[in-house]
Amino acid sequence: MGPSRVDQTTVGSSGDDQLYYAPGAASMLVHWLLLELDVPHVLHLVDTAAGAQKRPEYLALNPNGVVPTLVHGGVPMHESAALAMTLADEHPQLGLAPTPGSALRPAYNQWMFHLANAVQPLFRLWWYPHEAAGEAQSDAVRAHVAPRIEAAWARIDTQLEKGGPYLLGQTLSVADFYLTMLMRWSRNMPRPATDWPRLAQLARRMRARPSFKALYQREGLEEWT
Ligand SMILES: N[C@@H](CCC(=O)N[C@@H](CS)C(=O)NCC(=O)O)C(=O)O
Repeated sequence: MGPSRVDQTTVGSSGDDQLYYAPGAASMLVHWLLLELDVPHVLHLVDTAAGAQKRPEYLALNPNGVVPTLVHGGVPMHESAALAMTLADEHPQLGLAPTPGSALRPAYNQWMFHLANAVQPLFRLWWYPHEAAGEAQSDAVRAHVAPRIEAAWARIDTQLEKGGPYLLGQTLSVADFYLTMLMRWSRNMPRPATDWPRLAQLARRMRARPSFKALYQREGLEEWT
């Protein structure tokens, strides 16, 4: 890909999955799962600040012009949550996705869709407020969206209080990885997710994972360790 470059930390071989990512972006969830599940892969850094995600060669892979894209089995795929679910389903031995038909699968589906449909879109409004109502309304959009994100944290914290420490109780799942990425995005907001005690506890657990430390090292991340 012309405007992007192959990251220095690239691993894997030509038949491996290929992740197009930007540090700390939605691609982070997929990168984290690739590491956690020990899936061989190649990384391609997409320079989103320079608009590389809107250039024709990237749009040919992902017409939405966003990261991540995962070339999986030779096929370019998008949507971070769907990619994470696919990877976990393909590695059932690691137990990060309750199998279809199992008791926890409905709750797993619920939380994945809740995070994807109700929480992540609020962050799109927070990071790209001009998309909702134009540049002049950006401050107003942010002022409205921050309390909605806080309300989401409060509801999830209550869930963890009733049945934690993970979203599925005692069972760690992809939903916790996803929630952690979203919590991280709130780190510089007026009220970050870690203001809520059970969310803070979950964040601590997830950040202690070796895969999280590897992710930080490979993406060159520093904040929220
Ligand atoms: N629903 C998509 C959202 C992806 C998304 O919005 N990615 C952002 C970074 S977090 C992006 O690429 N932004 C650059 C842009 O929109 O131009 C997913 O989860 O994969």
